[in-house]
Amino acid sequence: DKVLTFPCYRWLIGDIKVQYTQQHKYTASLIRMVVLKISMYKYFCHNVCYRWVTWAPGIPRCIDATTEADLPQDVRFDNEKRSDFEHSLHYALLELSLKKLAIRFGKSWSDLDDFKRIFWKLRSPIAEYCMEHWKEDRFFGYQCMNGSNPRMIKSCNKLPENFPVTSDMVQSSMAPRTNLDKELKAGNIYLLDYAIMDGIPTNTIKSKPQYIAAPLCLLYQHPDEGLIPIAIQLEQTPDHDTPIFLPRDPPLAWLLAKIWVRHSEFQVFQLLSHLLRTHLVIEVFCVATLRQLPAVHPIYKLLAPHLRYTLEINCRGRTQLISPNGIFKRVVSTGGDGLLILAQREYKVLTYRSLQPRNDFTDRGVYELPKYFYREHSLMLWDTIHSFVSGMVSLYYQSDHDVQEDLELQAWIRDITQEGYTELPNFGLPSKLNTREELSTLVSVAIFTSTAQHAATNNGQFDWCAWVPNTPCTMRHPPPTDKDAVTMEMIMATLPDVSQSCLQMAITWHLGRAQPDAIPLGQYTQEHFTEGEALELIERFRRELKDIEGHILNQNEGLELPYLFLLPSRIENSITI
Ligand code: OYP
Repeated sequence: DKVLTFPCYRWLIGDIKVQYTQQHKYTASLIRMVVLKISMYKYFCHNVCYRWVTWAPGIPRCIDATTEADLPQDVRFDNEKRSDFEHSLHYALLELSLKKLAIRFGKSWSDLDDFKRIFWKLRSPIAEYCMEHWKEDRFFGYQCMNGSNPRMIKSCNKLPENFPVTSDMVQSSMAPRTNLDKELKAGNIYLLDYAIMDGIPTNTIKSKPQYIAAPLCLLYQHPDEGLIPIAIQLEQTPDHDTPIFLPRDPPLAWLLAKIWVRHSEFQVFQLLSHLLRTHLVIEVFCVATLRQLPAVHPIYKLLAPHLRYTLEINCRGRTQLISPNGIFKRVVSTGGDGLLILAQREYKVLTYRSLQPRNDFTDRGVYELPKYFYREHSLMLWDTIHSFVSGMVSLYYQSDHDVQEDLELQAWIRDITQEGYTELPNFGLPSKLNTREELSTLVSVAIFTSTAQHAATNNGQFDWCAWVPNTPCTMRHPPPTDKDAVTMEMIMATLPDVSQSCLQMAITWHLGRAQPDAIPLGQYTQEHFTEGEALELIERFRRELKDIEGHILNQNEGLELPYLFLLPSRIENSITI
Protein backbone atom coordinates (compact mmCIF):
# COMPACT_ATOMS: atom_id res chain seq x y z
CA ASP A 1 0.00 0.00 0.00
CA LYS A 2 2.76 2.34 0.93
CA VAL A 3 4.40 1.76 -2.39
CA LEU A 4 1.21 2.56 -4.27
CA THR A 5 1.06 6.06 -2.87
CA PHE A 6 4.10 7.05 -4.86
CA PRO A 7 3.29 8.27 -8.34
CA CYS A 8 6.20 6.23 -9.64
CA TYR A 9 4.75 2.98 -8.33
CA ARG A 10 4.33 1.70 -11.86
CA TRP A 11 8.02 1.76 -12.53
CA LEU A 12 8.81 0.59 -9.04
CA ILE A 13 6.62 -2.48 -9.20
CA GLY A 14 7.84 -3.32 -12.68
CA ASP A 15 11.41 -3.02 -11.58
CA ILE A 16 11.01 -5.14 -8.51
CA LYS A 17 9.04 -7.78 -10.35
CA VAL A 18 11.80 -8.27 -12.86
CA GLN A 19 14.57 -8.26 -10.34
CA TYR A 20 12.59 -10.58 -8.11
CA THR A 21 11.86 -13.15 -10.73
CA GLN A 22 15.34 -12.95 -12.19
CA GLN A 23 17.56 -12.74 -9.20
CA HIS A 24 15.83 -13.03 -5.86
CA LYS A 25 14.40 -16.20 -4.49
CA TYR A 26 13.43 -15.09 -1.04
CA THR A 27 10.82 -12.70 0.16
CA ALA A 28 13.35 -11.13 2.49
CA SER A 29 15.38 -9.84 -0.39
CA LEU A 30 12.22 -8.56 -2.01
CA ILE A 31 11.42 -6.54 1.06
CA ARG A 32 14.96 -5.21 1.28
CA MET A 33 14.63 -4.23 -2.33
CA VAL A 34 11.43 -2.29 -1.70
CA VAL A 35 12.89 -0.46 1.25
CA LEU A 36 15.98 0.40 -0.72
CA LYS A 37 14.03 1.63 -3.70
CA ILE A 38 11.76 3.75 -1.57
CA SER A 39 14.65 5.37 0.24
CA MET A 40 16.40 5.98 -3.04
CA TYR A 41 13.25 7.46 -4.42
CA LYS A 42 12.85 9.76 -1.46
CA TYR A 43 16.43 10.82 -1.55
CA PHE A 44 16.81 11.41 -5.25
CA CYS A 45 13.46 12.89 -5.83
CA HIS A 46 13.73 15.45 -3.12
CA ASN A 47 13.78 18.76 -4.83
CA VAL A 48 15.09 20.07 -1.54
CA CYS A 49 18.59 18.72 -2.27
CA TYR A 50 18.70 20.16 -5.75
CA ARG A 51 17.46 23.70 -6.22
CA TRP A 52 17.58 26.13 -9.13
CA VAL A 53 19.48 29.36 -8.91
CA THR A 54 20.06 32.27 -11.27
CA TRP A 55 23.86 32.62 -11.40
CA ALA A 56 23.48 35.43 -13.92
CA PRO A 57 20.44 36.67 -15.82
CA GLY A 58 19.96 35.81 -19.47
CA ILE A 59 21.70 32.42 -19.48
CA PRO A 60 20.36 29.00 -18.47
CA ARG A 61 19.72 28.66 -14.74
CA CYS A 62 21.86 26.25 -12.80
CA ILE A 63 22.32 24.30 -9.58
CA ASP A 64 22.16 26.25 -6.32
CA ALA A 65 25.71 25.72 -5.04
CA THR A 66 28.31 28.39 -4.33
CA THR A 67 31.14 25.95 -4.83
CA GLU A 68 31.37 22.25 -5.59
CA ALA A 69 31.66 21.61 -1.83
CA ASP A 70 27.96 22.46 -1.48
CA LEU A 71 26.91 19.65 -3.79
CA PRO A 72 25.43 16.40 -2.43
CA GLN A 73 28.02 13.61 -2.30
CA ASP A 74 26.20 11.64 -5.00
CA VAL A 75 27.10 14.11 -7.69
CA ARG A 76 30.67 14.94 -6.57
CA PHE A 77 33.85 13.77 -8.31
CA ASP A 78 35.32 10.49 -7.06
CA ASN A 79 38.71 10.77 -5.36
CA GLU A 80 40.67 9.68 -8.38
CA LYS A 81 39.01 12.25 -10.59
CA ARG A 82 39.39 15.05 -8.06
CA SER A 83 43.05 14.53 -7.39
CA ASP A 84 43.83 14.17 -11.07
CA PHE A 85 41.90 17.33 -11.89
CA GLU A 86 43.62 19.35 -9.20
CA HIS A 87 47.13 18.05 -9.79
CA SER A 88 47.30 18.02 -13.55
CA LEU A 89 46.79 21.74 -13.89
CA HIS A 90 49.27 22.61 -11.17
CA TYR A 91 51.81 20.38 -12.77
CA ALA A 92 51.28 21.98 -16.17
CA LEU A 93 51.53 25.48 -14.76
CA LEU A 94 54.67 24.70 -12.85
CA GLU A 95 56.38 23.36 -15.92
CA LEU A 96 55.38 26.40 -17.91
CA SER A 97 56.43 28.91 -15.31
CA LEU A 98 59.97 27.60 -15.70
CA LYS A 99 59.80 28.21 -19.44
CA LYS A 100 58.40 31.65 -18.80
CA LEU A 101 61.26 32.54 -16.49
CA ALA A 102 63.78 31.40 -19.05
CA ILE A 103 62.19 33.69 -21.63
CA ARG A 104 61.93 36.68 -19.30
CA PHE A 105 65.65 36.58 -18.70
CA GLY A 106 66.58 35.66 -22.22
CA LYS A 107 65.63 36.93 -25.65
CA SER A 108 62.61 39.11 -26.24
CA TRP A 109 59.28 37.97 -27.65
CA SER A 110 59.77 39.22 -31.18
CA ASP A 111 59.28 36.48 -33.70
CA LEU A 112 56.62 33.85 -34.38
CA ASP A 113 59.26 31.21 -33.78
CA ASP A 114 59.40 32.38 -30.18
CA PHE A 115 56.12 30.54 -29.62
CA LYS A 116 58.13 27.36 -30.17
CA ARG A 117 60.06 28.08 -27.00
CA ILE A 118 57.01 27.50 -24.87
CA PHE A 119 55.35 24.96 -27.15
CA TRP A 120 54.93 21.45 -25.81
CA LYS A 121 56.20 19.04 -28.39
CA LEU A 122 55.16 15.39 -28.50
CA ARG A 123 51.87 15.91 -26.72
CA SER A 124 49.71 16.01 -29.82
CA PRO A 125 50.50 15.25 -33.47
CA ILE A 126 47.68 17.58 -34.53
CA ALA A 127 49.15 20.48 -32.54
CA GLU A 128 52.47 19.89 -34.23
CA TYR A 129 50.81 19.72 -37.63
CA CYS A 130 49.13 22.97 -36.71
CA MET A 131 52.48 24.59 -35.90
CA GLU A 132 53.78 23.62 -39.35
CA HIS A 133 50.71 24.48 -41.42
CA TRP A 134 48.79 27.20 -39.60
CA LYS A 135 49.58 29.89 -42.18
CA GLU A 136 48.10 27.92 -45.09
CA ASP A 137 44.72 28.95 -46.45
CA ARG A 138 43.69 25.34 -46.92
CA PHE A 139 44.36 24.59 -43.29
CA PHE A 140 42.31 27.62 -42.29
CA GLY A 141 39.42 26.29 -44.39
CA TYR A 142 39.80 22.78 -42.99
CA GLN A 143 39.45 24.06 -39.44
CA CYS A 144 36.09 25.67 -40.26
CA MET A 145 34.74 22.17 -40.88
CA ASN A 146 36.70 19.89 -38.60
CA GLY A 147 38.33 22.18 -36.06
CA SER A 148 37.26 23.26 -32.64
CA ASN A 149 34.17 25.12 -33.80
CA PRO A 150 32.57 23.12 -36.59
CA ARG A 151 29.20 24.88 -36.32
CA MET A 152 30.07 28.42 -37.45
CA ILE A 153 30.26 28.01 -41.21
CA LYS A 154 27.16 28.77 -43.31
CA SER A 155 26.47 28.70 -47.01
CA CYS A 156 26.21 32.11 -48.68
CA ASN A 157 24.06 32.66 -51.76
CA LYS A 158 24.09 36.43 -51.56
CA LEU A 159 26.76 38.68 -50.11
CA PRO A 160 25.73 40.43 -46.89
CA GLU A 161 25.17 44.15 -47.46
CA ASN A 162 27.83 45.10 -44.95
CA PHE A 163 30.50 43.05 -46.73
CA PRO A 164 31.03 44.66 -50.16
CA VAL A 165 33.34 42.11 -51.77
CA THR A 166 33.56 42.63 -55.52
CA SER A 167 34.14 40.06 -58.20
CA ASP A 168 37.49 41.69 -59.11
CA MET A 169 38.81 41.45 -55.60
CA VAL A 170 38.53 37.68 -55.44
CA GLN A 171 39.02 36.73 -59.09
CA SER A 172 42.60 35.57 -58.49
CA SER A 173 41.37 33.02 -55.92
CA MET A 174 38.85 31.51 -58.34
CA ALA A 175 39.25 28.41 -60.48
CA PRO A 176 39.65 29.08 -64.23
CA ARG A 177 36.53 30.13 -66.18
CA THR A 178 34.41 31.08 -63.23
CA ASN A 179 33.73 34.10 -61.05
CA LEU A 180 32.21 35.11 -57.74
CA ASP A 181 28.70 35.53 -59.13
CA LYS A 182 28.64 32.12 -60.73
CA GLU A 183 30.04 30.48 -57.63
CA LEU A 184 27.50 32.21 -55.38
CA LYS A 185 24.76 30.78 -57.58
CA ALA A 186 26.41 27.37 -57.71
CA GLY A 187 26.45 27.20 -53.91
CA ASN A 188 30.22 27.11 -53.53
CA ILE A 189 30.58 30.23 -51.39
CA TYR A 190 30.48 30.10 -47.58
CA LEU A 191 30.59 32.66 -44.80
CA LEU A 192 31.83 33.04 -41.25
CA ASP A 193 30.09 35.96 -39.60
CA TYR A 194 31.13 36.99 -36.11
CA ALA A 195 28.52 39.76 -35.81
CA ILE A 196 27.82 38.53 -32.29
CA MET A 197 31.23 39.89 -31.21
CA ASP A 198 30.39 43.44 -32.31
CA GLY A 199 30.70 45.89 -29.44
CA ILE A 200 31.48 43.32 -26.73
CA PRO A 201 33.31 45.10 -23.88
CA THR A 202 36.98 44.21 -23.74
CA ASN A 203 39.13 43.10 -20.86
CA THR A 204 41.95 45.05 -19.26
CA ILE A 205 44.84 42.86 -18.18
CA LYS A 206 47.58 44.23 -15.90
CA SER A 207 46.26 47.70 -16.82
CA LYS A 208 46.68 47.05 -20.54
CA PRO A 209 43.55 47.13 -22.73
CA GLN A 210 42.82 44.07 -24.86
CA TYR A 211 40.99 44.18 -28.21
CA ILE A 212 38.15 42.42 -29.99
CA ALA A 213 36.97 42.52 -33.62
CA ALA A 214 33.78 41.27 -35.28
CA PRO A 215 35.03 39.80 -38.55
CA LEU A 216 33.34 38.53 -41.68
CA CYS A 217 35.18 35.94 -43.72
CA LEU A 218 34.17 34.67 -47.15
CA LEU A 219 35.23 31.17 -48.21
CA TYR A 220 35.21 29.35 -51.50
CA GLN A 221 34.91 25.64 -52.10
CA HIS A 222 37.64 25.46 -54.75
CA PRO A 223 37.45 22.40 -57.03
CA ASP A 224 41.15 21.55 -56.53
CA GLU A 225 42.20 23.21 -53.32
CA GLY A 226 39.15 22.58 -51.18
CA LEU A 227 37.66 25.17 -48.87
CA ILE A 228 39.78 28.36 -48.73
CA PRO A 229 39.24 31.87 -47.34
CA ILE A 230 39.05 34.52 -50.07
CA ALA A 231 38.17 37.79 -48.29
CA ILE A 232 38.18 39.08 -44.71
CA GLN A 233 36.74 42.25 -43.21
CA LEU A 234 37.52 42.73 -39.54
CA GLU A 235 34.52 44.84 -38.52
CA GLN A 236 30.81 44.73 -39.28
CA THR A 237 30.61 48.15 -40.91
CA PRO A 238 32.64 48.76 -44.05
CA ASP A 239 34.72 51.91 -43.86
CA HIS A 240 37.97 53.19 -45.34
CA ASP A 241 39.65 52.15 -42.08
CA THR A 242 38.18 48.67 -42.42
CA PRO A 243 39.73 47.33 -45.59
CA ILE A 244 38.80 43.99 -47.10
CA PHE A 245 41.86 41.76 -46.77
CA LEU A 246 42.65 39.38 -49.62
CA PRO A 247 45.01 36.45 -50.18
CA ARG A 248 46.93 38.55 -52.74
CA ASP A 249 47.69 41.28 -50.16
CA PRO A 250 51.12 41.56 -48.52
CA PRO A 251 51.53 38.16 -46.78
CA LEU A 252 51.75 39.56 -43.26
CA ALA A 253 48.59 41.62 -43.72
CA TRP A 254 46.62 38.56 -44.91
CA LEU A 255 48.11 36.50 -42.09
CA LEU A 256 47.15 39.03 -39.43
CA ALA A 257 43.60 39.24 -40.83
CA LYS A 258 43.28 35.46 -40.53
CA ILE A 259 44.67 35.58 -36.98
CA TRP A 260 41.92 38.05 -36.11
CA VAL A 261 39.29 35.66 -37.39
CA ARG A 262 40.86 32.87 -35.36
CA HIS A 263 40.82 35.06 -32.26
CA SER A 264 37.06 35.53 -32.64
CA GLU A 265 36.90 31.82 -33.13
CA PHE A 266 38.52 31.24 -29.73
CA GLN A 267 35.85 33.31 -28.00
CA VAL A 268 32.87 31.89 -29.87
CA PHE A 269 34.13 28.36 -29.63
CA GLN A 270 34.93 28.38 -25.90
CA LEU A 271 32.10 30.51 -24.59
CA LEU A 272 29.27 29.72 -26.98
CA SER A 273 29.82 26.37 -28.68
CA HIS A 274 31.47 24.75 -25.70
CA LEU A 275 30.42 26.41 -22.44
CA LEU A 276 26.90 27.60 -23.28
CA ARG A 277 25.74 25.05 -25.84
CA THR A 278 27.05 21.96 -24.08
CA HIS A 279 27.92 22.55 -20.39
CA LEU A 280 25.13 24.96 -19.49
CA VAL A 281 22.48 23.43 -21.74
CA ILE A 282 23.09 20.02 -20.13
CA GLU A 283 23.15 21.35 -16.58
CA VAL A 284 19.45 22.15 -16.97
CA PHE A 285 18.79 18.48 -17.71
CA CYS A 286 20.88 17.47 -14.69
CA VAL A 287 19.00 19.66 -12.26
CA ALA A 288 15.53 18.86 -13.61
CA THR A 289 16.22 15.12 -13.71
CA LEU A 290 17.51 15.01 -10.15
CA ARG A 291 14.60 17.09 -8.93
CA GLN A 292 11.72 15.51 -10.77
CA LEU A 293 12.43 11.92 -11.70
CA PRO A 294 12.75 9.12 -9.15
CA ALA A 295 15.67 6.75 -9.62
CA VAL A 296 13.32 3.98 -10.81
CA HIS A 297 11.89 6.08 -13.63
CA PRO A 298 13.02 4.79 -17.04
CA ILE A 299 13.94 8.27 -18.25
CA TYR A 300 16.04 8.76 -15.13
CA LYS A 301 17.78 5.47 -15.84
CA LEU A 302 18.34 6.44 -19.44
CA LEU A 303 19.77 9.85 -18.64
CA ALA A 304 21.68 9.35 -15.39
CA PRO A 305 24.86 7.98 -17.03
CA HIS A 306 24.99 11.09 -19.23
CA LEU A 307 24.83 13.51 -16.33
CA ARG A 308 27.77 12.20 -14.26
CA TYR A 309 30.14 14.88 -12.89
CA THR A 310 28.56 17.69 -14.89
CA LEU A 311 27.30 19.63 -11.89
CA GLU A 312 30.72 19.61 -10.26
CA ILE A 313 32.70 20.59 -13.34
CA ASN A 314 30.26 23.43 -14.00
CA CYS A 315 30.55 24.66 -10.41
CA ARG A 316 34.31 24.65 -10.79
CA GLY A 317 33.97 26.50 -14.07
CA ARG A 318 31.82 29.17 -12.45
CA THR A 319 34.20 29.69 -9.53
CA GLN A 320 37.56 29.41 -11.32
CA LEU A 321 37.10 30.00 -15.00
CA ILE A 322 34.49 32.68 -15.63
CA SER A 323 34.37 34.27 -12.16
CA PRO A 324 35.42 37.91 -11.60
CA ASN A 325 39.04 36.86 -10.90
CA GLY A 326 38.98 33.67 -12.92
CA ILE A 327 41.12 32.51 -15.79
CA PHE A 328 39.13 34.45 -18.41
CA LYS A 329 39.63 37.70 -16.49
CA ARG A 330 43.35 36.99 -16.26
CA VAL A 331 44.17 36.13 -19.87
CA VAL A 332 41.24 36.27 -22.32
CA SER A 333 40.01 39.34 -24.24
CA THR A 334 36.37 38.66 -23.33
CA GLY A 335 37.21 38.28 -19.62
CA GLY A 336 35.32 40.61 -17.27
CA ASP A 337 31.89 41.80 -18.45
CA GLY A 338 32.37 40.66 -22.04
CA LEU A 339 31.92 36.96 -21.60
CA LEU A 340 28.51 37.23 -19.97
CA ILE A 341 27.23 39.72 -22.54
CA LEU A 342 28.43 37.42 -25.31
CA ALA A 343 26.77 34.39 -23.74
CA GLN A 344 23.53 36.35 -23.21
CA ARG A 345 23.43 37.35 -26.88
CA GLU A 346 23.79 33.76 -27.98
CA TYR A 347 21.31 32.48 -25.39
CA LYS A 348 18.67 34.89 -26.70
CA VAL A 349 18.79 33.28 -30.12
CA LEU A 350 19.44 29.72 -28.99
CA THR A 351 16.90 27.28 -30.41
CA TYR A 352 16.02 23.71 -29.56
CA ARG A 353 16.09 23.07 -33.30
CA SER A 354 19.76 24.02 -33.55
CA LEU A 355 20.63 21.38 -30.97
CA GLN A 356 19.46 18.69 -33.39
CA PRO A 357 22.30 18.06 -35.83
CA ARG A 358 20.22 17.27 -38.92
CA ASN A 359 18.29 20.53 -38.60
CA ASP A 360 21.44 22.46 -37.81
CA PHE A 361 23.12 21.30 -41.04
CA THR A 362 19.98 22.06 -43.05
CA ASP A 363 19.67 25.55 -41.61
CA ARG A 364 23.33 26.31 -42.28
CA GLY A 365 23.14 24.84 -45.79
CA VAL A 366 26.27 22.76 -45.44
CA TYR A 367 25.23 19.37 -46.83
CA GLU A 368 27.32 19.82 -49.99
CA LEU A 369 30.65 20.50 -48.27
CA PRO A 370 33.01 17.59 -48.94
CA LYS A 371 35.26 16.22 -46.17
CA TYR A 372 33.07 17.71 -43.47
CA PHE A 373 33.79 14.79 -41.16
CA TYR A 374 32.12 16.45 -38.18
CA ARG A 375 28.85 16.47 -40.12
CA GLU A 376 29.16 12.88 -41.32
CA HIS A 377 30.04 11.48 -37.90
CA SER A 378 27.47 13.59 -36.04
CA LEU A 379 24.69 12.28 -38.23
CA MET A 380 25.71 8.67 -37.78
CA LEU A 381 25.85 9.13 -34.01
CA TRP A 382 22.58 11.02 -33.88
CA ASP A 383 20.77 8.28 -35.79
CA THR A 384 22.16 5.58 -33.55
CA ILE A 385 21.34 7.46 -30.37
CA HIS A 386 17.86 8.33 -31.59
CA SER A 387 17.04 4.78 -32.56
CA PHE A 388 18.29 3.49 -29.20
CA VAL A 389 16.26 6.06 -27.29
CA SER A 390 13.14 5.45 -29.37
CA GLY A 391 13.45 1.74 -28.63
CA MET A 392 13.67 2.39 -24.91
CA VAL A 393 10.80 4.85 -24.96
CA SER A 394 8.54 2.40 -26.82
CA LEU A 395 9.39 -0.24 -24.28
CA TYR A 396 8.13 1.77 -21.33
CA TYR A 397 5.40 3.83 -23.02
CA GLN A 398 2.88 1.75 -24.95
CA SER A 399 1.22 4.80 -26.48
CA ASP A 400 1.39 8.57 -26.72
CA HIS A 401 -1.33 8.57 -24.12
CA ASP A 402 1.08 7.01 -21.61
CA VAL A 403 3.44 9.92 -22.17
CA GLN A 404 0.69 12.48 -21.59
CA GLU A 405 -0.41 10.70 -18.42
CA ASP A 406 3.02 10.42 -16.81
CA LEU A 407 2.84 13.17 -14.24
CA GLU A 408 6.48 12.90 -13.25
CA LEU A 409 7.58 13.25 -16.83
CA GLN A 410 5.35 16.28 -17.32
CA ALA A 411 6.73 17.87 -14.14
CA TRP A 412 10.21 17.22 -15.51
CA ILE A 413 9.63 18.93 -18.86
CA ARG A 414 7.97 21.84 -17.07
CA ASP A 415 11.01 22.19 -14.83
CA ILE A 416 13.28 22.16 -17.89
CA THR A 417 11.37 24.77 -19.85
CA GLN A 418 10.05 27.01 -17.10
CA GLU A 419 12.74 26.83 -14.44
CA GLY A 420 15.85 25.96 -16.48
CA TYR A 421 15.56 27.69 -19.85
CA THR A 422 13.85 30.79 -18.58
CA GLU A 423 13.43 34.00 -20.60
CA LEU A 424 13.53 32.04 -23.85
CA PRO A 425 10.26 32.67 -25.71
CA ASN A 426 11.68 31.41 -29.01
CA PHE A 427 13.53 28.35 -27.79
CA GLY A 428 10.89 26.11 -29.36
CA LEU A 429 10.57 23.40 -26.73
CA PRO A 430 6.98 23.16 -25.42
CA SER A 431 6.29 22.67 -21.69
CA LYS A 432 4.24 19.57 -22.28
CA LEU A 433 5.21 16.28 -23.89
CA ASN A 434 2.46 14.86 -26.08
CA THR A 435 3.99 12.02 -28.01
CA ARG A 436 6.57 9.30 -27.69
CA GLU A 437 8.42 10.84 -30.62
CA GLU A 438 8.70 14.21 -28.83
CA LEU A 439 10.04 12.45 -25.78
CA SER A 440 12.55 10.42 -27.81
CA THR A 441 13.87 13.49 -29.59
CA LEU A 442 14.27 15.40 -26.35
CA VAL A 443 16.16 12.60 -24.64
CA SER A 444 18.29 12.16 -27.77
CA VAL A 445 19.18 15.86 -27.73
CA ALA A 446 20.31 15.50 -24.12
CA ILE A 447 22.40 12.41 -24.85
CA PHE A 448 23.87 13.70 -28.12
CA THR A 449 24.81 17.06 -26.58
CA SER A 450 26.40 15.60 -23.46
CA THR A 451 28.40 13.04 -25.45
CA ALA A 452 29.15 13.69 -29.13
CA GLN A 453 28.71 17.45 -29.23
CA HIS A 454 30.80 17.98 -26.14
CA ALA A 455 33.53 15.69 -27.50
CA ALA A 456 33.55 17.57 -30.81
CA THR A 457 34.14 20.93 -29.12
CA ASN A 458 36.14 19.95 -26.05
CA ASN A 459 38.49 17.20 -27.11
CA GLY A 460 40.36 19.08 -29.79
CA GLN A 461 41.11 22.17 -27.80
CA PHE A 462 44.74 21.40 -27.10
CA ASP A 463 45.22 20.27 -30.70
CA TRP A 464 43.91 23.55 -32.12
CA CYS A 465 44.95 26.00 -29.41
CA ALA A 466 48.39 24.80 -28.25
CA TRP A 467 50.03 26.56 -31.16
CA VAL A 468 48.86 29.91 -29.82
CA PRO A 469 49.02 31.99 -33.05
CA ASN A 470 46.50 29.57 -34.60
CA THR A 471 43.78 30.36 -32.03
CA PRO A 472 44.83 33.21 -29.74
CA CYS A 473 42.89 33.85 -26.53
CA THR A 474 43.41 37.62 -26.61
CA MET A 475 44.74 40.42 -28.82
CA ARG A 476 46.85 43.21 -27.36
CA HIS A 477 46.56 45.72 -30.24
CA PRO A 478 43.60 46.92 -32.30
CA PRO A 479 42.90 45.40 -35.76
CA PRO A 480 45.08 46.75 -38.58
CA THR A 481 43.59 49.52 -40.70
CA ASP A 482 46.33 49.80 -43.32
CA LYS A 483 47.32 46.70 -45.26
CA ASP A 484 50.71 48.06 -46.16
CA ALA A 485 51.70 48.86 -42.62
CA VAL A 486 51.52 45.35 -41.13
CA THR A 487 54.89 44.22 -39.77
CA MET A 488 56.10 41.21 -37.79
CA GLU A 489 56.63 43.52 -34.84
CA MET A 490 52.99 44.50 -34.99
CA ILE A 491 51.88 40.86 -35.16
CA MET A 492 53.98 39.91 -32.14
CA ALA A 493 52.77 42.92 -30.19
CA THR A 494 49.19 41.89 -30.98
CA LEU A 495 49.33 38.18 -30.17
CA PRO A 496 49.16 36.99 -26.53
CA ASP A 497 52.28 37.62 -24.46
CA VAL A 498 54.39 34.89 -22.89
CA SER A 499 52.31 34.35 -19.78
CA GLN A 500 48.97 34.52 -21.58
CA SER A 501 50.26 31.99 -24.08
CA CYS A 502 51.53 29.67 -21.36
CA LEU A 503 48.19 29.72 -19.60
CA GLN A 504 46.33 29.06 -22.85
CA MET A 505 48.50 26.02 -23.46
CA ALA A 506 48.21 24.74 -19.90
CA ILE A 507 44.44 25.07 -19.61
CA THR A 508 43.61 23.72 -23.04
CA TRP A 509 45.86 20.74 -22.33
CA HIS A 510 44.26 20.26 -18.93
CA LEU A 511 40.76 20.23 -20.42
CA GLY A 512 41.45 18.52 -23.73
CA ARG A 513 43.43 15.48 -22.63
CA ALA A 514 41.79 12.09 -22.05
CA GLN A 515 40.29 11.84 -18.58
CA PRO A 516 41.55 9.20 -16.12
CA ASP A 517 38.25 7.56 -15.21
CA ALA A 518 36.41 8.21 -18.45
CA ILE A 519 33.44 6.00 -19.31
CA PRO A 520 32.94 5.81 -23.08
CA LEU A 521 29.63 6.36 -24.86
CA GLY A 522 27.25 3.45 -24.39
CA GLN A 523 29.11 1.82 -21.49
CA TYR A 524 27.23 1.73 -18.21
CA THR A 525 28.93 1.03 -14.91
CA GLN A 526 25.66 0.83 -13.04
CA GLU A 527 22.99 -1.64 -14.05
CA HIS A 528 20.03 0.67 -14.12
CA PHE A 529 18.03 -1.52 -16.46
CA THR A 530 17.31 -5.15 -15.70
CA GLU A 531 14.61 -6.16 -18.18
CA GLY A 532 15.75 -8.42 -20.96
CA GLU A 533 14.33 -6.25 -23.73
CA ALA A 534 16.11 -3.17 -22.40
CA LEU A 535 19.37 -5.07 -22.17
CA GLU A 536 18.96 -6.17 -25.76
CA LEU A 537 18.51 -2.58 -26.87
CA ILE A 538 21.67 -1.63 -25.01
CA GLU A 539 23.53 -4.46 -26.75
CA ARG A 540 22.28 -3.30 -30.13
CA PHE A 541 23.30 0.26 -29.35
CA ARG A 542 26.82 -0.94 -28.54
CA ARG A 543 27.03 -2.98 -31.72
CA GLU A 544 26.04 0.02 -33.78
CA LEU A 545 28.62 2.20 -32.03
CA LYS A 546 31.21 -0.43 -32.82
CA ASP A 547 30.25 -0.30 -36.49
CA ILE A 548 30.62 3.47 -36.44
CA GLU A 549 34.01 3.04 -34.79
CA GLY A 550 35.14 0.74 -37.59
CA HIS A 551 33.78 3.03 -40.27
CA ILE A 552 35.57 6.07 -38.84
CA LEU A 553 38.85 4.21 -38.46
CA ASN A 554 38.64 3.02 -42.08
CA GLN A 555 37.81 6.45 -43.33
CA ASN A 556 40.79 7.88 -41.45
CA GLU A 557 43.33 5.56 -42.98
CA GLY A 558 45.75 7.53 -45.08
CA LEU A 559 44.35 10.93 -44.11
CA GLU A 560 46.98 13.63 -43.68
CA LEU A 561 45.07 14.87 -40.65
CA PRO A 562 42.98 12.33 -38.76
CA TYR A 563 39.49 13.24 -37.53
CA LEU A 564 38.92 11.13 -34.44
CA PHE A 565 37.08 13.47 -32.10
CA LEU A 566 33.85 11.59 -32.73
CA LEU A 567 35.31 8.10 -32.54
CA PRO A 568 32.81 6.42 -30.16
CA SER A 569 35.53 4.96 -27.93
CA ARG A 570 36.88 8.49 -27.38
CA ILE A 571 33.54 10.10 -26.62
CA GLU A 572 32.77 10.27 -22.92
CA ASN A 573 29.34 9.30 -21.68
CA SER A 574 28.90 12.67 -19.98
CA ILE A 575 30.42 16.12 -19.61
CA THR A 576 33.05 15.54 -16.94
CA ILE A 577 35.59 18.20 -17.89
C1 OYP B 1 37.02 24.40 -14.35
O1 OYP B 1 42.49 24.74 -10.90
C2 OYP B 1 37.11 24.23 -15.69
O2 OYP B 1 42.28 26.70 -11.77
C3 OYP B 1 38.25 24.61 -16.33
O3 OYP B 1 34.94 24.53 -16.52
C4 OYP B 1 39.29 25.12 -15.64
C5 OYP B 1 39.22 25.29 -14.29
C6 OYP B 1 38.08 24.92 -13.64
C7 OYP B 1 40.37 25.88 -13.55
C8 OYP B 1 41.05 24.90 -12.68
C9 OYP B 1 42.00 25.50 -11.73
C10 OYP B 1 35.97 23.65 -16.47
C11 OYP B 1 33.79 24.14 -17.20
C12 OYP B 1 33.82 24.58 -18.51
C13 OYP B 1 33.84 24.93 -19.65
C14 OYP B 1 33.86 25.30 -21.01
C15 OYP B 1 34.75 26.44 -21.33
C16 OYP B 1 36.16 26.10 -21.32
C17 OYP B 1 36.99 27.27 -21.65
C18 OYP B 1 38.43 26.99 -21.56
C19 OYP B 1 39.17 28.25 -21.80
C20 OYP B 1 40.63 28.12 -21.78
C21 OYP B 1 41.23 29.44 -21.48
C22 OYP B 1 42.63 29.53 -21.89
C23 OYP B 1 43.28 30.80 -21.58
